[in-house]
Amino acid sequence: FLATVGGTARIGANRELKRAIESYWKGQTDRASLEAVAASLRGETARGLRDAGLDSIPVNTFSYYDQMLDTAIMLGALAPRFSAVDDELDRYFAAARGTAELTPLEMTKWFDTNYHYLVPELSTETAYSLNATKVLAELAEAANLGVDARPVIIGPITFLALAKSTDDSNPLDRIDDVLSVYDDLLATLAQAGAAWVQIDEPVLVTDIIADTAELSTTAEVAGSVYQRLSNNTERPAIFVNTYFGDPGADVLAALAATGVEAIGVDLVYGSADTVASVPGLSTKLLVAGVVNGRNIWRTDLDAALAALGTLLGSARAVAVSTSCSTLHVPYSLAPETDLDDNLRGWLAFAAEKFTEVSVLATALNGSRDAVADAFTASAAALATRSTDPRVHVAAVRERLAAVTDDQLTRGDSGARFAAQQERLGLPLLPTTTIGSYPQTSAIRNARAALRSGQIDDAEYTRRMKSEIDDVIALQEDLGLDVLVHGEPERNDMVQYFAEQLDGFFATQNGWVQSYGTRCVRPPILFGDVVRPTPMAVDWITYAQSTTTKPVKGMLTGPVTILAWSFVRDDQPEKDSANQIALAIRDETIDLQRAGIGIIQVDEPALRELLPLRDADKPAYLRWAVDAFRLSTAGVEDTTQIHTHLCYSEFGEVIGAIADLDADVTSIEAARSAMEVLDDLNAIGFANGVGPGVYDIHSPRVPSTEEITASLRAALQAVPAQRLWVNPDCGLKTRGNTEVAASLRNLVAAAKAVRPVANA
Ligand code: THG
Ligand code: ZN
Repeated sequence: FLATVGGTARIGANRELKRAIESYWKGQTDRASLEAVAASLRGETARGLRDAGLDSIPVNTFSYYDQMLDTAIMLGALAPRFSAVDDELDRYFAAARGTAELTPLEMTKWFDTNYHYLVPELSTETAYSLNATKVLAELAEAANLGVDARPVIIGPITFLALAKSTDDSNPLDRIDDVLSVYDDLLATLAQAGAAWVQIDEPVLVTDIIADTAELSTTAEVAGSVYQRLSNNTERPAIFVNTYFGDPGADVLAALAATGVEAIGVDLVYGSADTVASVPGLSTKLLVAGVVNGRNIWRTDLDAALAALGTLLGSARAVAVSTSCSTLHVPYSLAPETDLDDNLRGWLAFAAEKFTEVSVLATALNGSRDAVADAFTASAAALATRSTDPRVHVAAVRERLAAVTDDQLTRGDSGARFAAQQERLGLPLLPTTTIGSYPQTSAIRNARAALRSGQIDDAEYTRRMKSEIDDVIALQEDLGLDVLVHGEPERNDMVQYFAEQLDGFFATQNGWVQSYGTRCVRPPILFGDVVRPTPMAVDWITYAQSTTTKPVKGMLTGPVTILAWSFVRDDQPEKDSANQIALAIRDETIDLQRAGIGIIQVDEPALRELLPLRDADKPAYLRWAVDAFRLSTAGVEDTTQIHTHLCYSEFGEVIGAIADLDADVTSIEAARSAMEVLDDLNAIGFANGVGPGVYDIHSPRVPSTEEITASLRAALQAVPAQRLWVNPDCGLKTRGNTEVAASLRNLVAAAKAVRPVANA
């Protein structure tokens, strides 16, 4: 084949699958209608790819929830507790979401994307066996549509490396057993008429194997696994796909030395030079991912064609593809009616990328003349990008160039502590919340009414202020020490700020699956970042005007805004982060000027952007920390900076957390508060810390006794002067009743422990 994509989204251009699944969950529709929606989406996708001109169509890329869960089921390796559910589909959803009796599989990020997969649970007891029902059904369905279908499966190395062991065994030790199942699968697919199979091994572009497999290198593991699989006599042609980075010449050479027929490389996040340096590729089909599958920029067709041209001599043939599945980008630009012509010209969502692949394949393997118009249009559109005044704002660039180290550095933390104590007069063990309160239906309805023009801005503001009144009254009644305004005006903590900053574009329909049926609409950072007006000051000062207790000003940090957006590809991420940081810095200074004494700058995504290669991690952590510091170091010693991080397994980022130098850091403490504090102590962390004393991810109301015990334990690890009392995350997704009950117990626990702490 000569033109394809690594995979596609499946949630539906208008989130049809989300709606169908959620409605099935609620019992509002039956299974047959869910299956009908799914089949129609698969058909639409396959026909769309074929009509765009692709000659090999990926299938088995559909999922009711997640492809790692699908793979666990295909390998007969679903965690045994779910066998309690008889029905197959309900068992699947039980594994994904849990039931009253069963805890679901854990969820974690898929490499460095914003997609979350379900983590298979494996042990030495796992009995692998083939269940090819899904992949065979999707293959047959595509054959009925008359498209040339290529099943896509997650490879054995990636599956095992990303799974978790429930008994301290290394899942990779079972590779031979797992490979027997893949042998069976290959034979089954061949019998079903598949000419090709795509086996995804993104783990080959990371150091995960090198860091976990005792003796073998990544290249050795890749070589031996694919030698074995390609030794099968009854099998489709094998296309091993790598993506999200550069596998390195040793891995490519090891794959090239096996009998596989095609090797896929990511030429957006990897390098054509690496590929050109591998001699053994000359008998392989090289599937060149030159169209970015995970960002939204239009491909520079001339540059891509030139890169493809240099590869022609390295391989038997070169096929054009996306750098990875287009799971990570929205479906189509068509519904985006708010785009100006320049910006529209710079972008390509999935549908536009399919056409780019096809155009490039025609130019590479057929005739460039036949697609000359597409090349002209691409060049003309992209030419406006370098000259558009929004992309290069001199004032922003000059300001950033003039930033000095002392702008990243606050005064001595001891002096800050004293100055803040004097100003704020907080009790020992101050109580607070992370920022958001339940997003009630009244709030969502008001936002919808504003969008549809049913109410005007003034009425919307009135309703939001009334929500703030309620949240402040609740917190005063509960006796919390540091209040928040509750964030009713924010749909999403990133989108809210992006909508107010120049340089960002917020899509109308640019939905991307985050996990299961949940989606996000990442803003598009396309230009230099300018804050035309204060963003949160009015809401915070309104809240502060209604109470004598301190109200915390709530902002999102630069790294998180960047991590949850589509970022520009024409400058280093570091520069984009610093531009956002300057806007946040200005906001903190405006809040301070308005009399706000405590400002929280959340960085829940600090760990998410960590590079896939160990060698790249220190440089990332340096610029991420600096961006946070640039955004928070503009305030006086008397202004208390808080931050919040959504994880307790700090691992590789713990040093960076200390380097943020926030006055107070609140952290999820899914393990015990005590362990979190021990970890922080071990690196000499000396500022305020609020280990979450109860888990907001569950509706359970924690008792006063439980929270008291956890605070007592925390006091073993940290002096009372530094300990804060808070839940482990925002309360946005919880209900009003359980929130009030939980916080009442939290305040009671703090009060119970204070005399002891004081002694
Ligand atoms: N905001 C943004 N990106 C994120 C998160 C976020 N990425 C990582 C993490 N948080 C993902 N978590 C979620 C949690 C909930 C939802 C999506 C991602 C969610 N979405 C609604 C849905 O799909 O029904 C739609 C929300 C909306 O209407 O805007 O519930 O917090 N940017
Ligand atoms: Zn959190």
